[in-house]
Amino acid sequence: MTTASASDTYSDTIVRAACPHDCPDTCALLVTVRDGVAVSVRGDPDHPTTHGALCTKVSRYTERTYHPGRLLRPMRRIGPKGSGQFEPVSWDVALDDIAARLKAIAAREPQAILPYSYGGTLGFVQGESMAARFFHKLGASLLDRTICSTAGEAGLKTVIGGKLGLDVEQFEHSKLILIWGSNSITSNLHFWTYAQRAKRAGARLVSIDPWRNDTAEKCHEHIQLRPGTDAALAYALMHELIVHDRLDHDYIALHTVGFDALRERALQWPPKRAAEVCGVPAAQIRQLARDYGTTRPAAIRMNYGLQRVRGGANAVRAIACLPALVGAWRHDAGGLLLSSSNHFAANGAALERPDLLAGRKPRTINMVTIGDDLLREGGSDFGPKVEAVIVYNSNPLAVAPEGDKVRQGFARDDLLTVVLDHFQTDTADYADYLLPATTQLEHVDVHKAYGHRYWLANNAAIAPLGEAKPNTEIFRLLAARMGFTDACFTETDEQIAALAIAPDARNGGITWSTLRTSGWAKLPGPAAPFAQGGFPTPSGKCEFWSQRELDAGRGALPEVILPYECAATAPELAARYPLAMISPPARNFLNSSFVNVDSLRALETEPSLLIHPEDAAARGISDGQMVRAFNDRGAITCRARVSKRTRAGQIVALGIWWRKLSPSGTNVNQLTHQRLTDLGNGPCFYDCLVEVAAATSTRQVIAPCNAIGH
Ligand SMILES: Nc1nc2c(c(=O)[nH]1)N[C@H]1C(S)=C(S)[C@@H](COP(=O)(O)OP(=O)(O)OC[C@H]3O[C@@H](n4cnc5c(=O)[nH]c(N)nc54)[C@H](O)[C@@H]3O)O[C@H]1N2
Ligand SMILES: Nc1nc2c(c(=O)[nH]1)N[C@H]1C(S)=C(S)[C@@H](COP(=O)(O)OP(=O)(O)OC[C@H]3O[C@@H](n4cnc5c(=O)[nH]c(N)nc54)[C@H](O)[C@@H]3O)O[C@H]1N2
Ligand SMILES: [Mo]
Repeated sequence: MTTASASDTYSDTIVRAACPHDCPDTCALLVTVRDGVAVSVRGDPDHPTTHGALCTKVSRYTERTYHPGRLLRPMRRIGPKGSGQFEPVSWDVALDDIAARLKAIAAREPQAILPYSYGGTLGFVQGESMAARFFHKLGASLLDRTICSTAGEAGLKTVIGGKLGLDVEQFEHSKLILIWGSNSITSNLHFWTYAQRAKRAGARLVSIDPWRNDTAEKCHEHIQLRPGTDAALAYALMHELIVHDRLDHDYIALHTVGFDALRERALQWPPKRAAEVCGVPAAQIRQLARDYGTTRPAAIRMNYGLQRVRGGANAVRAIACLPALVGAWRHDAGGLLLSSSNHFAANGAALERPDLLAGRKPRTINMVTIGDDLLREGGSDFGPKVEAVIVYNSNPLAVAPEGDKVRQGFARDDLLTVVLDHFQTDTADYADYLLPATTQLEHVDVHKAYGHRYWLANNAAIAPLGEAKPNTEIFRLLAARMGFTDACFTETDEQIAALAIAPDARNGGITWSTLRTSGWAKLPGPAAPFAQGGFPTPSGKCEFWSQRELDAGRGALPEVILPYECAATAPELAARYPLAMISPPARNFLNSSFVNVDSLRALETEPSLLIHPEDAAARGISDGQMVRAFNDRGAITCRARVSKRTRAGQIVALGIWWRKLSPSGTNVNQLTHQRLTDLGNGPCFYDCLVEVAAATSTRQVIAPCNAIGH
């Protein structure tokens, strides 16, 4: 779709597109194309949440697309796994050989084949459409896509019934905003615009976060708790709301279940007790409870940062009880938002076609434990050994926990690894075949969002670069070679896009054919989803107390579950590795995407860690010195930044650097473990003990970015 624009020269066309990245903001883009080349990517000024502004990363999207390291031809490995040595081959040679090898494995045991994918693009078409159909038809192992948000999702679902919440556009009318487990300026910039408008109109902003991140710096108050202690803080707030009777009794009576039991539990958490667990002053907790109980409307913007610990789901559960207690849901600008995903109705079955399993029930592998699982022999508890992995939209060598195990797994000589990507990532170095995928500017897609309520269309702006192909086309071509003849394997990307938006009241009348022209369209529905109750839980109410959880053998009430790795639960480990490490996102990277874009990597400079002056002094570490952070799982080398922005006893190492662009050839995930969260089988990236010492030697970065690949 193209439209003329007065501000551009006569030969320019403007294409409506959508940001593909795994970010709550899912921005509406306008791509300017001149003579077949994308010359700029701008935010759509008319799209309310994008309001013409893009983050630094995506405003450099053309630099990423035309990067000299772009994979432009299929490549076949010629060196040892991990060496990154490849030779170009034709598509026919690559696909014929991959299909022949997959056929041979599938003839014996299709579950020995594993797809591995996540959030490289959040588009329905280039995500799990043709790819999922391919693996379903094959009968391959299923992948549990847990690496980001499933703990929080499980916690939220228990209490309010799903990933629903207040409309982000309403935050500007809030009078108190708790930014809980989120560095919004980094990871949710367009929400921050609304928070700033609220602030200018007199609202109070509170950050609840273990480090003084850029967002906390700009809030009125920062509650700097220990990682993994949020449920204790939430219970202490409930204690205060109850003791001082700052409750909305009508809302509780009409729209909630289990208040008496919750009350009894909350009364066990006076601020003094929580203060000890969380490591914050009791007076600060009391003040926050007073503000939350007396300010209307009060809104909570939670993000996924707080659920990457052992008790992550229960922390979200505890926090999700707060809005109902004070009746915050009554107001358009009150309540909470973690994710808006379930406001949308996407047609998963039509896209992914689970019916192609035809009654087979393949085992499921959790993407968080890929390190262990690639190293397992077959067995009755596990099923067949993994013999082939097809990676797309993900970079597991960089992003999955316990990185050295992941590396060892992908280094197996008897493993067939196929990687579809734009670049020769850390994972790509271990591939047998490396297949060049198109970027968002080169293919069609359709998007919902998890931080706002608009469907968005992505029209292709330019032709595929080199020999790159969309994920869909690669799986179509593989399907043909496998002999899959179902009609769904010949559907075009446009046809798939049209399937994504389900004909469902939640989507209003939005269809692909109107969306691709308009670019974006907002869901119908009230700003305040639960003003009159109507929670999509089994009881139809906000469930403080959950029969479903009790039936599953777990706590009916939210539980305070401390981290696997902390002094209270693992004193011997903490004696050897006394520092808690958190590794949240860096502003100029998107997980491990963009790390190879020179101008963005220059802004982040190099891998570093924040260490508190007391901890630095105790180890003889000075600001700017190279240090090692290590535990029994491995080590990283990076530069120390001595700073009071972190707590004593805690280091902050922003992620997620490519291993091969880091001084030690390893990144933060060399240190993290593979244990899972309380609910949702999620990862515990921020539940990790380490020690830090001055580095004795530093290896050079092995591959300057522009030299990668060709
Ligand atoms: N620039 C940029 N934007 C991104 C991303 C990125 O990598 N870079 N990642 C995207 C992705 S994949 C996601 S899932 C989203 C959401 O991404 P999130 O990971 O939620 O990102 P943040 O909001 O930046 O960071 C999490 C915050 O949680 C804090 N935190 C860590 N542990 C705890 C805890 O136990 N309790 C509390 N209260 N806070 C804790 C961290 O210190 C950090 O400030 O953002 C997306 N946006
Ligand atoms: N220590 C630590 N680890 C973390 C986190 C953390 O905060 N700390 N965050 C976690 C979170 S929240 C998440 S969501 C995961 C993210 O993990 P991933 O979803 O793996 O995210 P990325 O690292 O961005 O890798 C995505 C890859 O997909 C590629 N890609 C993009 N678009 C396409 C496409 O159209 N086709 C193909 N074939 N490839 C494409 C990109 O080039 C990139 O290499 O990481 C997790 N890991
Ligand atoms: Mo994520």
